[in-house]
Amino acid sequence: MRKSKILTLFIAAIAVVGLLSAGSIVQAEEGGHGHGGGQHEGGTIKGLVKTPWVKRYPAVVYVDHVDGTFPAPKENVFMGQSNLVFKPRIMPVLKDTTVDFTNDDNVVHNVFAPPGSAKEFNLGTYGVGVTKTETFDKLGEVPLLCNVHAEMDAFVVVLQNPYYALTDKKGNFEIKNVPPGSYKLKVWHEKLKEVTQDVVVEAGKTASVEFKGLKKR
Ligand SMILES: [Cu+2]
Repeated sequence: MRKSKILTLFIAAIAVVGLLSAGSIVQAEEGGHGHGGGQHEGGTIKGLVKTPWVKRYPAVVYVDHVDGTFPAPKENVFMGQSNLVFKPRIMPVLKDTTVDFTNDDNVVHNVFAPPGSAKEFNLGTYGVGVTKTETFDKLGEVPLLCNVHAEMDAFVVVLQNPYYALTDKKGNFEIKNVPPGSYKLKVWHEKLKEVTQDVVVEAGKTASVEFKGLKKR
């Protein structure tokens, strides 16, 4: 009786060792896949926003949401005011980016974002050579106006991830190094209603997207 008990324990021990080693083999294989070639290679989204409006003002084409966190640049970015014009006029930024609003004119300006903006603020009236800053910590559209000059306007578009591009004057855009995956691709334009298209990005490949039939806001 004793002998068979020992035998049973022995068999059980072998079984346990067998299971453990099987487990470690599975783990090793998973690790191997994770480090496989080209896993971190992104794809490209390229295309066209078909509307005459892009000749005058660029559209922002952006991936709505990408998993992960994308820290804002450590250094501030600039939006100048010179000759009563905001430069650049259309500024897509990553969430939490701080923008320096410099006054390069010989007159005072008063930059503000009206009610209804993703972020409402008012920098007050300030003079030549002065820089005021604002951090854009809410996603969405922030129209900028000047209390002194009614003709001045600009837009900050606050985005979740760095996968965006401005269109050229023909409406072409290209977004590079996008992590492979399925996304909602959106078009923002100050004069047009926002539109969305599904896009699938594959490593090392280019996905082509065309937006047309855009409607006025
Ligand atoms: Cu002004």
